[in-house]
Amino acid sequence: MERMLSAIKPTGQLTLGNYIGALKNFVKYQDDYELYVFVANLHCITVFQEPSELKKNLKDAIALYLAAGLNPDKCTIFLQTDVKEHAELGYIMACNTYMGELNRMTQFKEKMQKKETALTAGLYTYPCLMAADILLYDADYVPVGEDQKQHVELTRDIAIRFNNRYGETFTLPQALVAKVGKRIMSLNDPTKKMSKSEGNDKGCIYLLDDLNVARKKIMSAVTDSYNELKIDHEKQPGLYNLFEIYSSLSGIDPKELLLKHKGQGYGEFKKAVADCVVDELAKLQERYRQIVDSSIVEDVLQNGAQKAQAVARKKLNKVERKIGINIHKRS
Ligand code: ATP
Ligand code: LTN
Repeated sequence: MERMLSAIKPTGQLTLGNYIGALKNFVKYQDDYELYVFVANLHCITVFQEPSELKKNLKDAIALYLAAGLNPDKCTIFLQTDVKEHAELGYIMACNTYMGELNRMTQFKEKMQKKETALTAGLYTYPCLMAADILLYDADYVPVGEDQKQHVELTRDIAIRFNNRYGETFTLPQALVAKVGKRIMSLNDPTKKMSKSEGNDKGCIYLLDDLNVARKKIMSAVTDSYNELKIDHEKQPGLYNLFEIYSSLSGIDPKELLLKHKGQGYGEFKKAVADCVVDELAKLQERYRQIVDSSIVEDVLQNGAQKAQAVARKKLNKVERKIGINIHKRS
């Protein structure tokens, strides 16, 4: 079975973008791949997080993984810091990555251009840690939203360089970007990604939002003045985004949805989208509530860490041997 790995970094509450672009796909993939999914808590702290909030977000993320349908009998679910090998390989990867490569990473470049202050060294080198996350497990595929594709490509470049320098060590990973829902946009600015770290609460539906609040956010989503339902990314980006959300959640092709709602006003269409979103959130939240205060989360993490660590340790031993930093006889 081919291997697949992915992660989410809960720097806040998980969003509908994370659900559609990542979580929902993970659930599908667990039947066909040997799947490793983790919560990237080391990646979270590249930007300051209030400790008690971070703790809650991490636990919620695991509970939401499970509520969304990830099954610990089918896949390995763990917390990044429970497998210390990530941090060590991350450092080794940083020693095999050029600053020129990191300077080209769009996410970092955008932050530089916005003249954000207090950009940490951790944020700058974070693609190296992400490369380690992926290469430790010899993942063949990495399902991610579009914004992360460049990081997976960098991982591949680092792996090729390492294999050339030290001999065959890592499997070359490939990013998997879903066709529909790869980039869910903000509801009040459809030119921007729906994001939990932009502080734009009106444009962003959180998976644990009150259902009425979620409905209101859809109902007040920015559209356009054409007043005609169409799927036109260029001219009607707000509407396009609503079609993406609706289609990803219902599993119905956008064109079919257009036929179904043809002739309706925007208000009526938005109501149908809101019903669909609220329905999905209600089911998810119900399962989340059953999980979050039980011992399930702890049990899942303990088992997951054990399984993941066995794989990661073996790979890291090999890496240490290859680069010559380990002088012990036993490993
Ligand atoms: P932020 O929301 O803070 O900008 P992020 O979404 O990039 O951060 P993660 O929470 O780690 O960071 O994202 C987890 C996965 O969800 C990634 O594969 C990412 O591409 C995907 N994802 C996040 N937001 C969206 C979105 N709006 N549309 C589609 N996929 C998304
Ligand atoms: N960088 C990703 C989260 C992430 C990840 C990974 C995704 C960390 N390690 C490994 C896939 C594979 C993000 O910010 N969304």
